[in-house]
Amino acid sequence: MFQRVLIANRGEIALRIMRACKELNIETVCVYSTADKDAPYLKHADETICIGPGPSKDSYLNISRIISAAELADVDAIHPGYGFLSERADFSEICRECKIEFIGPSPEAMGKLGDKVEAKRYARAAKVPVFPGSEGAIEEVEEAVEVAAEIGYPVIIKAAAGGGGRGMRICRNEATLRTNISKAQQEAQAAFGNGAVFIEKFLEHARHVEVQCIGDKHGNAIHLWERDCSMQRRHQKVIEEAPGPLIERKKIEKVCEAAAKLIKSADYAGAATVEFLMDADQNFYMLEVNTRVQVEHPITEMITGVDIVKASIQVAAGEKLPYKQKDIQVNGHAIECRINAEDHTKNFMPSAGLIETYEAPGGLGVRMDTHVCAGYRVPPNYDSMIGKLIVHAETREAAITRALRALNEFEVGPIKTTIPLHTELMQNSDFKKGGVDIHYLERLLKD
Ligand code: MV4
Repeated sequence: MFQRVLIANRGEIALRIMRACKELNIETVCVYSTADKDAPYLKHADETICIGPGPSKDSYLNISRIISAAELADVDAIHPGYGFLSERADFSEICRECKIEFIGPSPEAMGKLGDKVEAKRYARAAKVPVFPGSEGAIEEVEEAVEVAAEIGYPVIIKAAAGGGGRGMRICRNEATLRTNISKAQQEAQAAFGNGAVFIEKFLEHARHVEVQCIGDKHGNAIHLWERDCSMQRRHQKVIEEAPGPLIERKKIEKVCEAAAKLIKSADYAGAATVEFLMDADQNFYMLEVNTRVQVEHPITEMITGVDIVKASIQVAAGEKLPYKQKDIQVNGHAIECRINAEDHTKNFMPSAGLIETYEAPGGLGVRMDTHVCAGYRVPPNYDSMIGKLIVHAETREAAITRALRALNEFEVGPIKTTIPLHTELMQNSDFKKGGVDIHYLERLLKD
């Protein structure tokens, strides 16, 4: 096992990783920017190193500064968390060249599953359902027109290197498709340095269902069942839950097994999430593979009892997965409310600044993953998520009741947070029924 790990991240996930390291008896080195220099979570690290000023490109995204810190602190491994450098194959490769273990997939595995065209090839081979569409990248317009005629409109153009909604164009007829292909290629080249695009059938109404997987370096891979993340706004998830409500277990079980097989076929070691859209008839279509630990991993931890962050460190250190598929049982229902420092009544305007009042909820089945407390100043430089309220109960109904109870205990001020939005959503009759689609929240916020 590692002796010392550097955490190349900030905020709640940096703290989450430090906690996992502590339980594994690993020393932690946490890097920080000057915007985070007074942050209380840093006191949980054995050592801290300033890597630069507030802007991410000069600190949390700066590979040479992070590698210098890792060399200076003499760590065995780097955990990237989510966002920042977590999905950068070049960073994983540089870590390897520097003989520092990257806690996450190899650059090869990231190359196979991080590229959406490549991931679809592996998916087809592993019998993971995908949308009908082009086999690989589109070379010329006529090819796209031919495929679209076969699968029918509407179709969507996506960038192989895109993700999280970036670089997508919906085309409802041949004329639009013709004008959009070259635009999409140019845009993708400028935005991602990779001009490869592909097309597939566009699904209008769908739910976002994703499967948590984890693989080791000995050819083992398992799944930890699914999460529903349909409650989202502008590709930012707002509420996630596990298991997915109203999903036929026989159907999702096959999808989960195929997802684990996909990870295994890419020789993938670490945590991965295979994202799907699910249509009204509960057909699944893979979207992409996230090659990192995700924000919403705790709900899966609550229903399975698996510490995903700890397991990701263990497999990076070369240990065998501490679980077999048959050990993984689903217990109850978990819901995560993402708490952002934003005013949802003012178009989700960020609300940075000093937190004077902070009273966290507690009690049975309530987990808070956060780095903030009274006296913490939310810096304006980064993502506005300040924490996650995670509740676990025997049933979905009981979990919603518990979430509402916890939200009512929760007090943060004077900065604005999304707590009132969550209080509203936990009482929303459509959410309570289960099965809202990916457009639900934006529609709700419009009226
Ligand atoms: C789609 C789609 C409909 N049909 N692909 C958006 C983010 C990226 N992960 C994939 N996305 C979508 N791909 C086909 N073939 C609709 C979306 C989409 C979406 C997906 C998941 C969660 C929220 C979404 C919001 C708008 C569009």
